Amino acid sequence: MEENKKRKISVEGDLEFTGLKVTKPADTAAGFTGVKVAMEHGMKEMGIVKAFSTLLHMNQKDGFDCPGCAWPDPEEPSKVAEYCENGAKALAEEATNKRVDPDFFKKHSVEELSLWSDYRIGKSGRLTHPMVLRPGEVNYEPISWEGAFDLIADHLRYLSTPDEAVFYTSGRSSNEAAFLYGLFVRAFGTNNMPDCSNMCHESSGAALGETLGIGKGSVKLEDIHEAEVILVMGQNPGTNHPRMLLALEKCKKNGGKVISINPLKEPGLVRFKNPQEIKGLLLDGTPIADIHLPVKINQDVPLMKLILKKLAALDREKGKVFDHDFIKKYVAGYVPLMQDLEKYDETDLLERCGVSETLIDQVVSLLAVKKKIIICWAMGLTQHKNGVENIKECVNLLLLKGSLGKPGAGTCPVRGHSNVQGDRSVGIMHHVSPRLNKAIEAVFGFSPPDKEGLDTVHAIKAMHDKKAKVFIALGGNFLSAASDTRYTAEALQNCDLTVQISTKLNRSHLVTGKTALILPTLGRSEKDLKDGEQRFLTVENSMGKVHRTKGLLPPASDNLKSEPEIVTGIAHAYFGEDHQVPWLEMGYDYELTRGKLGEVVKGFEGLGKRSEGSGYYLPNNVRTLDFSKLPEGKAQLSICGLPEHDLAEDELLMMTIRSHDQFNTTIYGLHDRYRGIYNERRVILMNEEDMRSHQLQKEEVVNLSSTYDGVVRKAEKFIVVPYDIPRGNIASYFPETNVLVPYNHFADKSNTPISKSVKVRIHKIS
Ligand SMILES: Nc1nc2c(c(=O)[nH]1)N[C@H]1C(S)=C(S)[C@@H](COP(=O)(O)OP(=O)(O)OC[C@H]3O[C@@H](n4cnc5c(=O)[nH]c(N)nc54)[C@H](O)[C@@H]3O)O[C@H]1N2
Ligand SMILES: Nc1nc2c(c(=O)[nH]1)N[C@H]1C(S)=C(S)[C@@H](COP(=O)(O)OP(=O)(O)OC[C@H]3O[C@@H](n4cnc5c(=O)[nH]c(N)nc54)[C@H](O)[C@@H]3O)O[C@H]1N2
Ligand SMILES: [Mo]
Repeated sequence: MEENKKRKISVEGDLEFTGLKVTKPADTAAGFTGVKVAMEHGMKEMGIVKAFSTLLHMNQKDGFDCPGCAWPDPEEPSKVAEYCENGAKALAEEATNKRVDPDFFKKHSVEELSLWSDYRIGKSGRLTHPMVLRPGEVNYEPISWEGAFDLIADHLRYLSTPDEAVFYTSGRSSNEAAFLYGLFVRAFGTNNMPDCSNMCHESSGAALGETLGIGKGSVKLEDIHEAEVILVMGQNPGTNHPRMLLALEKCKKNGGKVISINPLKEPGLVRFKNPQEIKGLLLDGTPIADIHLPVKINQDVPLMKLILKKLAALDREKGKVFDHDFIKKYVAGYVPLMQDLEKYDETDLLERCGVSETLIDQVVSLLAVKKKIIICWAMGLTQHKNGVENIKECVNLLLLKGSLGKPGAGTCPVRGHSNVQGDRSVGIMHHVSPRLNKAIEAVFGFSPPDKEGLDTVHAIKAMHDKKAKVFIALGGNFLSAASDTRYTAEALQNCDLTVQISTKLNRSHLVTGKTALILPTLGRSEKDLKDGEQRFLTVENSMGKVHRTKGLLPPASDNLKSEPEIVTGIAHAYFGEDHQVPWLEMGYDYELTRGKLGEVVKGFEGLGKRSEGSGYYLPNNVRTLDFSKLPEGKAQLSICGLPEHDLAEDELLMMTIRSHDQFNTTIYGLHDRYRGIYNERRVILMNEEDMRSHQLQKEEVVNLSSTYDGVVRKAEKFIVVPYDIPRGNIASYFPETNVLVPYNHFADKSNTPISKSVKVRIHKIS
């Protein structure tokens, strides 16, 4: 247990085992069990009537956007609810009937709550009142909204520079709330806007921006249906984007091929039973991945290089493998890339990636003759030291094949949070955008700061060094999501004030600054009423489409405010009545905010009207093959090096992944059904031969450590589970193993923590 000076707070909570049961991994995703589990979660949290009626409105055009992932809705309105098992769980968490009210906080001190597991904390229910934890106290007490806003404004006022404050955003906020938040932070005078994207798809943004001129993907949902080949790399859609399986199923029915590249043979990619079709529930389901390449952790670059080398050889031999017309017209860097590929030895590349050459040759033969290729990817590519280069290597393949700017082809970074992409589009960003600053100045009459702000990893360091003293979070669970949990805890505890704008209780409400505030907010699924009128908000999905979201449930408490109201409440308390930005009106009148957003950010003009129905696509230069903003006016091929880990003999490379029963730090349940792991999260998945060489028995309890720059970090009590995973690799669940991820090791250029390639040692407990 970690302690701070005044409060005895446990950073990790309850480490007790919950009763592991292991079965064979599933060979099919979704189907009846998926529907059953979804309904069970719904009924447990909401009751039967509420569960049924709410699920029917999710992802419908007049309904609300699923609070789960960012996968887009189909163009054709679905007759039944477009939901999935894990979307239903996300909804059940938000729409739960349980409440964390002032009595709850009177009964349970933060010291006591911190001893609970994350699972138990999350299951406590919805936050109902603004609460304050005063210096030295261990119980939160109620505070009025005005009192809370004034307290924040007072703390912000006494800082010696605005750069002493940090404003975090998680990706569930609406475009309107995020725009107002970014505007306030800039008016206050800093660009310290770390966001969850820094830990997530920042590597994708950096790589795509440099190579294609836009930090977003290029494909639309229909492209997935039309593709000839889809590579799914470093992504587990069966769990994290289940509705993507519907799209992959369509692609397969149209004759497309799916290739999965992943150290694990994730069941969702093996076979899928469509839960929205009766025959899907009854029959065997559709096989999804035609070829599975079990790449070793972080060896995607060697694998892609080998594939490119083989394709280049075929192209020289037979021609027409690469799209030379496309390359001539749109692409820069062809000759240097071909020369660089010459340098690599095929046997060495093969050994590094650990995949059989026969399988690779199958993939090469397929890619050689196909033109409509899509690459989908997620955290398995982004959260490594070379995360940016992983993605650049994917772009190389697409550019050489001319697989961009045409139907059925392109880039598809599959986003995480349901509006993480929109938040970025409307200005949540620690980088300085001169264009955005100029537009804000023209519309609002103040000039935003032009000094680069802090991203997540640098914000943690600044708080740890006491250079930042106030931390405000618009959603999320910064403590548990960020790397190096104990270091991050010290960083937050060093702050004078930490503020969490949240729907549900989490560990970031317990590991706090000297003073802490909880500001409870409306969730996606809830009615946002003003003077009897229901307001709507807008979001952007993973494919750049902006649309409305409008809740239908009564709010969890009468004391909740919407996110735009909270953000503008803080701004108003800080700036007072006479500021040039009409804060309170903008927090009240979302249409006014949308109008201003449209004046400031290109693509958001006429947002209120255009977001009607199924919404509209934001501009995307890759779709029109306009690379005019890039050097030579062309898309850029990249030369990437090979990843090196310098593992000591007894070190293994660990990836920290999601189970089937969690949404990031929110633990829905204790099962990872598809992987056959039940009722326990403190496990490591390990190759049986590695177990033998480490003299480990099945289900033996071990400790873990990681060593970086001479600093040893420890994580205690994990159960070893034999699993089909490449040798030298292990997998564990996040956030339990975040204590091992060093805060100061992150991806080049994107600064994303290396959560998928942590060097660890396993220690026997004798
Ligand atoms: N139900 C549910 N849905 C979610 C979330 C959730 O927690 N729960 N989280 C949301 C968020 S914020 C995000 S970002 C996404 C995350 O979606 P994913 O990226 O699918 O999530 P992870 O569990 O981190 O899975 C990473 C996958 O990459 C593989 N992998 C790990 N390392 C490597 C590697 O080096 N190379 C390759 N090729 N593969 C590798 C792992 O085996 C695993 O299958 O999902 C979103 N949707
Ligand atoms: N080791 C390791 N670490 C990781 C990752 C990993 O794969 N491995 N993944 C990283 C990734 S991809 C991400 S995106 C981050 C996630 O980082 P975060 O986004 O910070 O974390 P979440 O767990 O999604 O946040 C959950 C909390 O958000 C609040 N919340 C939910 N809905 C709303 C809402 O509508 N409004 C508001 N205001 N609050 C709401 C609730 O209080 C809930 O407890 O974690 C990262 N950390
Ligand atoms: Mo994410």
